[in-house]
Amino acid sequence: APEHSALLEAAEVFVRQFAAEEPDGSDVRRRIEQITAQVAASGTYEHTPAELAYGARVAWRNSARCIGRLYWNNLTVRDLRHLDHPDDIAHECFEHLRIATNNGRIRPVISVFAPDRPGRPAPRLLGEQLVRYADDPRSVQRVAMAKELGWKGGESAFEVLPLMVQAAPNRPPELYEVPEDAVLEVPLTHPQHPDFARLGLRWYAVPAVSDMSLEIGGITYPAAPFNGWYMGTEIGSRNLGDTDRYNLLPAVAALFGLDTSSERTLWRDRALVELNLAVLHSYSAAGVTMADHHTESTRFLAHIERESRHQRPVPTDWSWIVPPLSGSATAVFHRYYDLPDERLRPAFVHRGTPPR
Ligand code: HEM
Ligand code: NRG
Repeated sequence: APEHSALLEAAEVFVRQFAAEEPDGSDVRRRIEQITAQVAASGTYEHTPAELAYGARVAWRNSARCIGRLYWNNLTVRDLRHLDHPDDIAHECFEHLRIATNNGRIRPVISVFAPDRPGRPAPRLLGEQLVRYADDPRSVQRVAMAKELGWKGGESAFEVLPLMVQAAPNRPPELYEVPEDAVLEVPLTHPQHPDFARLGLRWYAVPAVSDMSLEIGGITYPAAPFNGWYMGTEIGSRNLGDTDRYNLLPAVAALFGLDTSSERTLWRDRALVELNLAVLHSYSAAGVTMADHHTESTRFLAHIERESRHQRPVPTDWSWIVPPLSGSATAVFHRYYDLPDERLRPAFVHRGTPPR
């Protein structure tokens, strides 16, 4: 059927890339014949576990906005494609968090649940990460949705939102409280200022992105949450500092007695540094993996160097890679990069409108 030709083409490109990068002696022609037969019979095909693991790792490697790509080949891939019931998905997402947390020595992990199939769209995770706080302005929509579904929480600061799982697109989501033992959190303190702790700030250890689909060889996996570790600036500059997030620069400036009478005192910049310092200090003190932006920048350039030895370009989005603190003092600022290519696959893509 003509609607199969795009899928077959994407599958063939992927199978050839896999064979070229990870030759395991298997026959590309036979694999493509196998896939062609599966697609003719069912309208879809199934990746082997090795194809899935390779596909997920290369999707990370292809993520133009990610500065953490040096370790793309060290991704733990959990093959959970047999699961499509919301209860099982929630259970395994919590297990994902425990495995990734690893007592603070964070491991990069992806859990891959059932893919979209013809006439059978896959389940979805609602919300951008497995762990998010209800009082984060970024969560307003999800808080409203949870409350509509009967959630009673959201009263105190830094309360973890329940996980919301849809059995299929356009179905009412099921709600699951995230078990406490699945969420490691770090109370924020400052290395010099004892009163900083009184701000009562905290953040979670594991950023687990859950609103992107994993696309491999023409197959879409809408439920495929992944995590690495945090870079300090994500929390210290953006989550806590942005005016439309926790907006804490004025409170930090007050705590440190900064002169806020004029922009030219650079009180915002000083407050940003203190906030970022507190974040890095606190994660170190708690024994939780976290990168600083200088080290992660140097690693990223090492990644580019290593990829060039394999004759592979590193598509990169400068505006996402340069950290939101001291940009020009980091190594990644001072150069141009290979341009991102929207069509590059395997990839993580922001979920659009679901099929049907
Ligand atoms: C984006 C760091 C692991 C895929 C980012 C960003 C940072 C980052 C700082 C920009 C985020 C923002 O500005 O909001 C890291 C670090 C990692 C890591 C330090 C440690 C290992 C991973 C892993 C994956 C991944 C394991 C997937 C398997 C992505 C993707 C984006 C991204 C797809 C873009 C997200 C978007 O478009 O919203 N990463 N990352 N990263 N990362 Fe990583
Ligand atoms: N800025 C977001 C997280 C986005 C992804 N960052 C990572 N990903 N480090 C935030 O919560 O601040 N990762 O997979 O490690």
